[in-house]
Amino acid sequence: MSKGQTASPALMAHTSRAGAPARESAPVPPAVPTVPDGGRAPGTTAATTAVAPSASSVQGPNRVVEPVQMTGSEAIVRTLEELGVTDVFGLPGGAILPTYDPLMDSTRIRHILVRHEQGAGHAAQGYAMVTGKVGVCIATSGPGATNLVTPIADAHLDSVPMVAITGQVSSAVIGTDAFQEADIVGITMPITKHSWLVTDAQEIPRVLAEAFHIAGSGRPGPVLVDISKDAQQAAMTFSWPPKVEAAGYRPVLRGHAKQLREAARLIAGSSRPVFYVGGGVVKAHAAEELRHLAEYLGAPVVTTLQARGVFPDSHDLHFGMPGMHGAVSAVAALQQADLLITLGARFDDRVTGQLSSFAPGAKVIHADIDPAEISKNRTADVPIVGSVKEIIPDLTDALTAEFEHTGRPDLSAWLATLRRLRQTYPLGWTEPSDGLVAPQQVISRIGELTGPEGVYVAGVGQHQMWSAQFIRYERPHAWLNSGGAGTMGYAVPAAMGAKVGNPDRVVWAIDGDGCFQMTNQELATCTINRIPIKVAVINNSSLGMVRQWQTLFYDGRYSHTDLNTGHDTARVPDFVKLAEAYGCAALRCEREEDIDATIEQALAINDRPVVIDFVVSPDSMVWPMVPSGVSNSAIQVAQNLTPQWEEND
Ligand SMILES: Cc1ncc(C[n+]2csc(CCOP(=O)(O)OP(=O)(O)O)c2C)c(N)n1
Ligand SMILES: [Mg+2]
Repeated sequence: MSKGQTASPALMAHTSRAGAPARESAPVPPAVPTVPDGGRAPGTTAATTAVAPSASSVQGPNRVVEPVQMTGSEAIVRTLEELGVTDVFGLPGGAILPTYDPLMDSTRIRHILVRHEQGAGHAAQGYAMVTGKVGVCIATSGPGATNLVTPIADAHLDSVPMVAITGQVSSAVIGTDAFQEADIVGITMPITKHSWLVTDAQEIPRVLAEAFHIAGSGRPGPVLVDISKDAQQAAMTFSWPPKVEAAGYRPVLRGHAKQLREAARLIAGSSRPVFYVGGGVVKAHAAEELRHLAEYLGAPVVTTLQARGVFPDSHDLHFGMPGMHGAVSAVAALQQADLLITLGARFDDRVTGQLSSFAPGAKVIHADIDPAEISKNRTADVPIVGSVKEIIPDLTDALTAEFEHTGRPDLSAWLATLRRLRQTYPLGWTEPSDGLVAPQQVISRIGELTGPEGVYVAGVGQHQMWSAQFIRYERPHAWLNSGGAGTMGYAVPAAMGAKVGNPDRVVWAIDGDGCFQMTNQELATCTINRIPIKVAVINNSSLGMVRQWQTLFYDGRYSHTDLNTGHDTARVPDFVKLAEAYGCAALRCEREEDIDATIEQALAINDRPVVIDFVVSPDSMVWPMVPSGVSNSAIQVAQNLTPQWEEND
């Protein structure tokens, strides 16, 4: 996958020491007189004497620190402090050990010791998703670093701002297959927005500041900073702020005025426009701007899996989630549109289905901060590069000007068609015939009893789709999931990170029995660090989503999808005993009449994590569904049941 926000090839130098490209300097605040630090340990503030008098592109408090001697590892900690980092997730080992020593003294940074580095990565993602800040994870070299590969890939596909700091073997032995050596820069090159191998301690503050800048700006993404052990141990002179230089990296924020006018012209001339809204609108914090524009135009809105909540589910103009398991009204809105107003979305194959028959009659306006997304899958008639935070209000203004000449388009027939579809084909489920609880009911009750202020984090599989479908999202940053990568094991650690970032919110991990077995060790982290998340294991005793495909496409031959965790099985593991072993409150619910009471009980426990083993039917399936590789118009609302389209649908 190519991404336009990846820093220029000139910046992809593997070491920060050799071959540094020519760089422009960012403005640096003038130095102000200060008391010399005297080499105090990071975490103390003696060297911080004044607020920088001019704006800098370095994030954080922007204090000025006069030159002071310290080690590279002290500089890592001190840099994170100056960048305003308050929470990091990690696990030490030999190559990062020098940095863990001063980390112990930091009073500004809370380090949360995970049980597996994958947990640190997903926790950093969850933290970033709810706070909008850059999440940070730390690991040692070799296997510690490679354990971060999955969350880095996940953050790359879902555009999550994250900085991963890894220790590397000493520079003298790099390339010798030294103990715990892995070329993590090379391994993660295609799945990071940018990366560095730092072997010179003096480079640490600048590189970390640039890493945060690149991770958090433009199209957000994961950035890796691999720091050799000798660079951590070497002496260096620390000062703050550093010159942040990122040659060739200048994300465009404002959309081009001519393109905006052209977009307004297309909208004014359309009779079936639809806002196709993606996760970019969440990342840009542009929910308010979107609502204003949607209401101003009075056009239908669909929100992708990554955008759930950015436009309220309760809004009359909202027609649901499109895609493989989308609502009929949302899928039809895209298929039958004459204009897609695409905002921060990327025509993912899970949304388009068969690309050649996707939205066949629609012209396309495509606004995205990453130029590489535009016309990647579907040709845009009007491309607009920029941040939707700027583009949406600018488009609203352009529309106002356009409507003065043309008048407003009449969208009433279009809205009536979509309202009829929304009413005729609401999301729902059939009760299981095996007498077990319907998983959809459990999930909708969790949403109803917790409410829209909660944060909901899903694993990957059927339970993820039901969580996207049956919880009503009314605000952005309330719904977290691994959409692009589909990483089983995301939920528990991401919920942990979300709870650290938003301690006052109720945070639910809604997980599958399969996913839960991939990362539940982070329950130990949650218990020990008093991070009271709530985990609902939707226990259908199987790799349910794969099983669903076996039901539909492999004649019900259930090859290796039975997990034996549920009803009438050996229950290995017993999730209640497992949760108790981790110091959690543990509940089990097997009957419909106990669902509410069990959820209420979990909501009342806030001094430790809670795990509920919801034993549900293995036969429940996710509907609607567009079978892969066919047109979205072949959507099925239940097995072999397609909607009745009317002539003008
Ligand atoms: C790491 C990883 N391995 C395999 C898959 C393929 N996969 C997608 S969904 C799924 C089943 C998930 O099972 P479970 O967590 O029990 O969720 P359910 O579908 O039953 O709700 C599998 C194996 C994946 N997405 N991620
Ligand atoms: Mg399952």
